[in-house]
Amino acid sequence: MIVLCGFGVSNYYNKLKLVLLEKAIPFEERLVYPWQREAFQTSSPLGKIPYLETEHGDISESQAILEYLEDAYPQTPLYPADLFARAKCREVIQHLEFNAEWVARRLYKECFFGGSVSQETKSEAHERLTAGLAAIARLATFSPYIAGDFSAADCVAYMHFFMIKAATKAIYTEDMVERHVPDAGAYMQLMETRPHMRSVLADRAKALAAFRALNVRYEG
Ligand SMILES: N[C@@H](CCC(=O)N[C@@H](CS)C(=O)NCC(=O)O)C(=O)O
Repeated sequence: MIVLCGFGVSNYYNKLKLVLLEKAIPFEERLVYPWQREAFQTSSPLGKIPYLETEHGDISESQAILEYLEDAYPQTPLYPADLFARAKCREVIQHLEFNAEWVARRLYKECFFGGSVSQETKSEAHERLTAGLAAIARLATFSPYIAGDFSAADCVAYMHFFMIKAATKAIYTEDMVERHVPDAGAYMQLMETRPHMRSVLADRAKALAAFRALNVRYEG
């Protein structure tokens, strides 16, 4: 049995949860918070969530996990059959993660966890996000999904746009996704018509309430 470990507020966790649901892979969830890292560093060497337990052993890094799930459960593919189209899907994912979400993540400490981030970090992140989001806008086809038909790239894009929108609104009083990827709003509405997307979002709301009730100091 596949066990998805982590907590349902994490965009990387929810990326994989949506993949598992869309691919109809049976799985269980195990609630693990990042500050419990000493207990799971043999599964995830940097102490990050999510990680996956499989009958063969554990895997960390959500993209490595996504690729494993796609290879191990090919029945409902989340990448196009055409090799070039597959590469374009992965290209979008890479830009979303390295040039957008990973940059916005530097702001989370202040906007989500009550800490503070230096002005220098905010300016640098703003510059890099402007470039990263513009690159995504150039690559995305929104026809109707981010890379054509529904794909793995959508499981990534929605979750990361959601976080980047919230972070940039809080830090710069501007939704940088809306500004630089103007079609993202309609695209996210389309994603929200998908039943599995809706159930991930409903579970996220419950996970957020449970996390807040813990009242722990966690800086992301
Ligand atoms: N590149 C990683 C990113 C995962 C990640 O940053 N997870 C966050 C939660 S959303 C985390 O575990 N943070 C705790 C930490 O960095 O110590 C992946 O794709 O799995």
